[in-house]
Amino acid sequence: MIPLKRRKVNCSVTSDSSGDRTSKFPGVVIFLLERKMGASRRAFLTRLGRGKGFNIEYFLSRSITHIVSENNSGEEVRTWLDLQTGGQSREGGEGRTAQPGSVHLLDMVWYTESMHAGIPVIILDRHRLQEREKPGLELAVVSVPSYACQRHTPLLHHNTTLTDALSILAENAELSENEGRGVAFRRAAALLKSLPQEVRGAEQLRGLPCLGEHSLRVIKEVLEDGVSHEVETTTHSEQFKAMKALTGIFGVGAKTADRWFREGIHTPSDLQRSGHTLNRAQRAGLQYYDELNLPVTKSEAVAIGQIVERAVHAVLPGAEIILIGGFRRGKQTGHDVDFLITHPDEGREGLMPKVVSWLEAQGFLLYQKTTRNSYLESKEGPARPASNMDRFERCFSIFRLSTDNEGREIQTGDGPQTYSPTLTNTDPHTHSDTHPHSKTDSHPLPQTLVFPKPQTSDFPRLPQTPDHAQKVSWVLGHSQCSGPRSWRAVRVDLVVSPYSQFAFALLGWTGSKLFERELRRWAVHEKAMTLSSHALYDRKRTQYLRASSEEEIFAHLGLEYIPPCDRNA
Ligand code: 8GT
Ligand code: MN
Repeated sequence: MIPLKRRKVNCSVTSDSSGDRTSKFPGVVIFLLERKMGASRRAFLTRLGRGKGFNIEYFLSRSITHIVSENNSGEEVRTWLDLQTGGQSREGGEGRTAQPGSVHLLDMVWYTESMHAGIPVIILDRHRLQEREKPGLELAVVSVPSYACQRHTPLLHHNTTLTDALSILAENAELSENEGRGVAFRRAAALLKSLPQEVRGAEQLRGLPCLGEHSLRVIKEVLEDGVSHEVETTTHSEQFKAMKALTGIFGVGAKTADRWFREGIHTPSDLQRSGHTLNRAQRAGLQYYDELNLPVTKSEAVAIGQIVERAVHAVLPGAEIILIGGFRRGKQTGHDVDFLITHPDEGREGLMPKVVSWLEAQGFLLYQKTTRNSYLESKEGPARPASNMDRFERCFSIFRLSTDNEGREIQTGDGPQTYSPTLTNTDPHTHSDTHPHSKTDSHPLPQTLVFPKPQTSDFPRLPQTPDHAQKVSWVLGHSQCSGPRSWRAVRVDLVVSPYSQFAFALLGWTGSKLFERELRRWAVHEKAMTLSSHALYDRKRTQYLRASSEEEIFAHLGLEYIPPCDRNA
C-alpha cells in the first residue's frame, strides 16, 4: 500500500517504484505521464523501456530529466506539473518535486524512437511538446495500385521501422513454412516501401491495398508503442533464433532446420557436435559459416565479376556477363553475388563446366555444384504453372576472394599488373543495362581488392571427408590460416541463359523475390499470360511473346516499365 502522502504526489501511479534502478544511460531519468496514456499502456511502455536499460521512474522527483507524454500539449503538461509541484510543496516535500523548467517535456515520438534505437536519441525540435495539440495528420496518399509490379519501390524509403517489423513476421512465417502468411506480410511491407512519405498514423492507411488485418494490427502497434509485442516475442523466441541460425548454413532449408530443431539442435555448433551426416553443400556451409553470413559488399561483387568475366572470356570470347540480383537493384550489400551469362550465338552457351574448370584451376572455387539446362520450350508447354524455379544451366558456388588492405593492383599470375575489366554496366540508375548489347567500356579497379594467384599451400580445399578441425573453426572463432587472413569466402550464383531467353532471365533474376512473384501473379490474373524466367506465353492468343529487352516484356504485360532500382519490393 502506497502511503497517502506519496500517492498524492505520484498521481495515478499504478505499480511499484523503480527504486535505485541501475541504468545503461546515466543522466536520463524518464517519467511517463499517465494522463491520456492510461495505466496499462504506461505499464507496458515502462516494462519495455526498463527491458532496454532505461531508467523509468514511476514517481515524480527531482531526479527526473525527461517527462514523456502522449496527446498532450506543452501547456497541458506544464499546468499538470504546476499542480503536482504545488501539492508537493504544501506537503513539505521529500525532495520529490520535479522542476518543470529543468526537465525535457517530450512527446511520445522521442520515446518510441529511443526504444527503437536502443538508446536515448538526440532531442530534436519535433520531439518537444508543441504548445497546441498537433494538427490532424493529412492523408497525403491518394491511391496506390495493388500489385507491387505496378509501383516504384526504391531501396531507401520512409517506413523502415514498420517494414522491419513486418519483415521479421514474414521471415518467421517462411521459416515455419507458412508461405501464404509470409507473402501477406511481404506484400504489406512492400506497399509501405512504395509510399512517398512516412506513415505517422493508422488513419493514413485507410483505403490502401495489401494491408491485411494482421499486418494492420502490427502496424498500429508499432505506430503507437514503437514496437510490436508479436515481433518482440518472435525475435526472442528460441525457435526463431535457432531456425535463423540453422538456415544460415548454406545448403540448409527450413524443412531440414526444423527437423534438427526438434532434435534439440539449435546452433551450428550443436549440429557440429551431433555427428549428423551432412551433404557436401552443408559441410561447406558449416565450414565457412561466419564468412557466408557476413554481407558481401558492392566492391567485392565487382571484384568477383572481374574474375567471372576472365573465366567466361577464357572459354567463350564474346559472352556477356551481367551482375543481377540485389546488386542490380542498387543494393550496396548482399548475401551472395548473382551473375547472368549469355552469348549472342544461340547454342554456344553450354559453357559452365569449362568455366568451372578454369576457376578451379586458378584456385577461385571453394565449392561448386553445377546443374545443366533442362528447359525445352516444346516440352515445357504453356500450361505449366509459372514457377520461380527455372531450368537454366546454373552453378551454385563459394568463391575464395582475395582481399588486401593495401591492394591497389591485381596480380594475374606473373606478378602485379593492372587489369581493366569490361563488366557489363550494372548501375541500376542507368537503365541502359537492360539490353544484352549494352556494355560500358571499363570499370575502375576497386581500391581494396587484389587477385593474387593462390598458393597451393594456403588454399584450403574442401575436405571430402569431414575434417573437424576445419569445420569447427567458426565455432572456435579462429581463422583456418595461420597469420592474417588474406581472403574470404563468398556465395556466388552463376546462371547461363540462351540468348533468346536473356531478357526473361534478366527480369526473373533481378528480383526482388516479391516483385517477381507479383509480376507472375499479374500476368496470370490480369493478362491470362504465363511468365517465367524463360518465356512469356499468351494463353488467349495461344502463343509465346518474344522479347529482347525487359522494356518489351513490361510492354507485353501492359505494365509501365519499372527500372531495377525501383523493384525493391
Ligand atoms: P541478396 O542481396 O540477399 O542476395 O538479395 P537478392 O539478390 O535479391 O536475392 P537472391 O536470393 O540472391 O535472388 C536473386 C533473384 O533471383 C531473386 O529475385 C530471386 O527471385 C531469383 N531467383 C532465385 N532462384 C531462382 C530461380 O531458380 N529462378 C529464377 N528465375 N529466379 C530465381 O533466387
Ligand atoms: Mn543475391
